Amino acid sequence: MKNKLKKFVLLWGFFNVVLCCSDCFSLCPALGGCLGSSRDAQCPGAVAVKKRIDCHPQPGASQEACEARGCTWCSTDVPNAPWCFFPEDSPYGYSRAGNIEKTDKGWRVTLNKRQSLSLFGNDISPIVLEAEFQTKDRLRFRLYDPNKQRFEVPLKIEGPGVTAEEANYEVEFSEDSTHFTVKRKSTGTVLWDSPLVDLFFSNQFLQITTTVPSTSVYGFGEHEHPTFKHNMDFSTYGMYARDQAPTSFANLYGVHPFYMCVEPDSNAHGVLLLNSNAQDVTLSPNPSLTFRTIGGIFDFYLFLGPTPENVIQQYTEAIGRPHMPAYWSLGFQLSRWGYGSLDVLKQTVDRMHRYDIPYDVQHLDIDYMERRLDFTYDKVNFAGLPEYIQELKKKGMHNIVILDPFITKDEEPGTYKPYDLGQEMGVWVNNSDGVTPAVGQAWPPGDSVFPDYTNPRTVEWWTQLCLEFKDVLDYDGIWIDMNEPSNFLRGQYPGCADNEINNPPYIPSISDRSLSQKTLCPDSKTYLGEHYNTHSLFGWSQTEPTFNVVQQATGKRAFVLSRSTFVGSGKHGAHWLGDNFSQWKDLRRSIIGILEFNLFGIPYIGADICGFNYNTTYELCLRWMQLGSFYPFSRNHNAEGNSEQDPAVFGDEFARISRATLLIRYSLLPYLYTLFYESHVHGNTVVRSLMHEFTSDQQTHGIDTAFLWGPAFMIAPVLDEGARSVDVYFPDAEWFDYYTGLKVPSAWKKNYSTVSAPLSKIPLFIRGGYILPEQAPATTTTKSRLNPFGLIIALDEQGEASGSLFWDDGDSIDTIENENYFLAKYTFSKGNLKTEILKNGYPGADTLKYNNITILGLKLRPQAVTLNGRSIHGDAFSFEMSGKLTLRISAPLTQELNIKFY
Ligand SMILES: *[C@@H]1O[C@H](CO)[C@@H](O)[C@H](O)[C@H]1NC(C)=O
Ligand SMILES: *[C@@H]1O[C@H](CO)[C@@H](O)[C@H](O)[C@H]1NC(C)=O
Ligand SMILES: *[C@@H]1O[C@H](CO)[C@@H](O)[C@H](O)[C@H]1NC(C)=O
Ligand SMILES: *[C@@H]1O[C@H](CO)[C@@H](O)[C@H](O)[C@H]1NC(C)=O
Ligand SMILES: CC(=O)N[C@H]1CO[C@H](CO)[C@@H](O)[C@@H]1O
Repeated sequence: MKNKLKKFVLLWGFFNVVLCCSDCFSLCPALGGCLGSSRDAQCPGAVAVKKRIDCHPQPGASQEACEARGCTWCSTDVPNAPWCFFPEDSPYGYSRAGNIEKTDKGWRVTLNKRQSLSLFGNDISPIVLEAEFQTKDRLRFRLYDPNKQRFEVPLKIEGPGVTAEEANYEVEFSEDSTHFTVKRKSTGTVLWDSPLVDLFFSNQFLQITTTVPSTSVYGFGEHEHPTFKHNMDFSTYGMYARDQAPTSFANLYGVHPFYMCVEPDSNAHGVLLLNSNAQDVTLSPNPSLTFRTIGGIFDFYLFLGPTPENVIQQYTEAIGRPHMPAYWSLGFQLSRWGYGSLDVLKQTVDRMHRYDIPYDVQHLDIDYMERRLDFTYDKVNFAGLPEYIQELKKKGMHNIVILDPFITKDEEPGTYKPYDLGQEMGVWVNNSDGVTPAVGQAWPPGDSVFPDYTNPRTVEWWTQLCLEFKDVLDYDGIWIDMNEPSNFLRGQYPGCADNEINNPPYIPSISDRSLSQKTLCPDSKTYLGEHYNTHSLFGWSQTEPTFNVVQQATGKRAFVLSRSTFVGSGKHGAHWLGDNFSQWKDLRRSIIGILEFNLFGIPYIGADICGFNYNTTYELCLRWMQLGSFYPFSRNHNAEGNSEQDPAVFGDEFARISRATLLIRYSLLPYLYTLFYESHVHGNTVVRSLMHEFTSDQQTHGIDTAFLWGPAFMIAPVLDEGARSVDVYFPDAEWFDYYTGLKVPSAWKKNYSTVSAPLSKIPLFIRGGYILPEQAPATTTTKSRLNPFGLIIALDEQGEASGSLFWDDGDSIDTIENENYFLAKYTFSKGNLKTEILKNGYPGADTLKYNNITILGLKLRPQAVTLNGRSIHGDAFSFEMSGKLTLRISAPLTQELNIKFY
């Protein structure tokens, strides 16, 4: 009865919408509710279009094939909506068998398959649904085969366990046991609702559908998404690690089956599907999500938030907190594939220095190698590289070398140790026979084999080689590329056997609908199991051992930049958004990628500034330098054969603007570094969307053209060619123009306003209520780290603000864990600034000082100022009508300050 009533209300809702737009059909796809109209018009008796779940997810659907599987066939004008879909009385799915059985941390129940019909064969029955109340804000629920161990991702997410009463969620079956739901206790909002009739669990096809409480859904990766907030228009995204330049809808380098959803009342929750098999997800207008994977189990984790920031804190608590990057790695970085010689590299570095452009790190892409062989360098074209690296180090710079995962097997025996040693140790991914190495083709000459990083012996082998290579090139970090793993063939030699592992009955919506294209055959053997299961874990399994060896080799904090990532990669690695194109679209979409990786727990993220593929243009590259100056990982990188695009190559004006923008980045690095500290310790995001901070303002939900550093600093870049202004949305807060300190007019709040942005400028705003530490910039962080600090105090409407500063030596291992750091808390209230030292464990902080304090948003010029009780001479401060006060002081960083303004 309850259910019927609900249906009636829903239908009634449809008709309302239908009435409002029945003669404006073109508008309908934009209005989720309208989709209901097709129900009556085209397919009497069938489920509403927006509720359709694809019954023929593989290509080649036809009425015949559809009806043969007991599904409904009906065309529709709604783009992407399936024409073959499950009827209301679906002949598939499971039903509850028996009672709920209590377990240690929750309960479990057995489900039986309802009927004998099968979509892809080999259905498993019974299966078990098990709920585990891990913490009060984290629920795990999984569906598995009680009679056979299936592949599970080797990432243990455990919780102490709480009672059902303690949990902030409620997990239950609907009265008639046809649905399984999770509710937020405090509001009753249904966060998860899966009808058991829509559940599939066969050997190579698992599918589950859930409704979501709103269309504000974010996440899933790695893809190039057209918008940060998803279009719930039956878009399907495949996930399977692939060497694939960012293209709409393509599955890219990494796999992150994680989403966040903002509920209608602005609470947020997150959901992880911990599964590494090839998979896809369909986002439907109901709104609902349909997950399909071709192996493993359904292992879901739900994070209750309730704020977006809480969701990510809880998520990273489960999968591993992001690592703490070295301070120098927050400096600007330069790279290109195809310098071709040390001379060209030197010319580039020289012109960067000639223009005094802030610049900390130089990368070496594969052209530094001899014939693209790992663990070598080109002694002809790059003769003198080891010495040159030392020269750069003396200037306070750092360097990163690239290493690829494939190793040629075709050098003269005894001349190439990486192969000989690896062969001896048996470290490669093997063919399906489990003993002969899989042989493919990649950058090195001849044919290549692929290290299996899930194998502890491979880790030994890799560690030894990386340690030895440190004596050849004195690297500060390692960039691991091509680790999807990429192979230039379709599977290894001699091609993939025709079997169910290589050609499963359902291949998710991934490029080429092939599991072996550009990589190895799924039936290859790795230590942890078949490549079929472990493929998308390749880069992930390479990241931790590389992190460990970089630490060991350098004795310092590790820098590892990985192209392929998986759930939890942020604990040891950074990521860049891959081989993007020098196009305005890519500039715009880089913001989306950066926001998403902050949700994935990989906050140290950036896109290739100026674009990787194709030649850039002056204006695109300049706008990209401006935006990229605010990527957490800020690197300009370029592909072979393209015209040069470092910020010093375009002449004086370009260099001057790039320099000025990077100097802003450098002056705010203490703030950025403090955000990384928060991220490492509490799991906070570093870069945030406006939605993340102003969740209750619905208008922010779709904004992805501007973003924030932490809660307080808004970056609103120019993203269009020829544009000399930006339309900026100002959520409800006080905002100050970074350049002038002027307060954004109140009338602009909760609205878009046009802000001027000549070629020389990227609009930047500070949010009232926050205190940002800054430091006089320099051309390297090695130098800037010695400079005086300042504080920017941006007041909120009540005249208050707060903030903090984390500081340490910038590159020692585990300074936080060892308490070798300095942490100060700042509060401004009632005309009084207090600095409170929470930790004073870094002796290097003793020689540092503050030299100025800037306050934005003061209502009146103060008559007098005292510092720790002593009055400050009027000359030391200046006040502008805008409400900006600048105070010059000289006070040690490690002394607590109490500054009063009267
Ligand atoms: C791969 O084969 C080698 C022998 O060539 C063997 O030593 C190694 O254990 C195998 N590894 C796996 C994961 O099958
Ligand atoms: C890009 O620039 C390079 C060097 O300036 C030039 O050789 C090449 O032809 C250009 N490529 C395209 C596609 O225009
Ligand atoms: C937003 O700005 C537009 C144009 O400037 C104006 O017409 C509109 O009234 C503003 N809306 C609000 C809510 O202030
Ligand atoms: C205040 O000091 C900081 C850090 O020393 C510096 O970057 C900034 O330019 C100074 N501001 C003013 C207004 O002097
Ligand atoms: C400019 C840019 O970075 N665009 C895309 C690059 O690729 C990533 C995925 O790897 C996308 O998320 C970016 O939007």
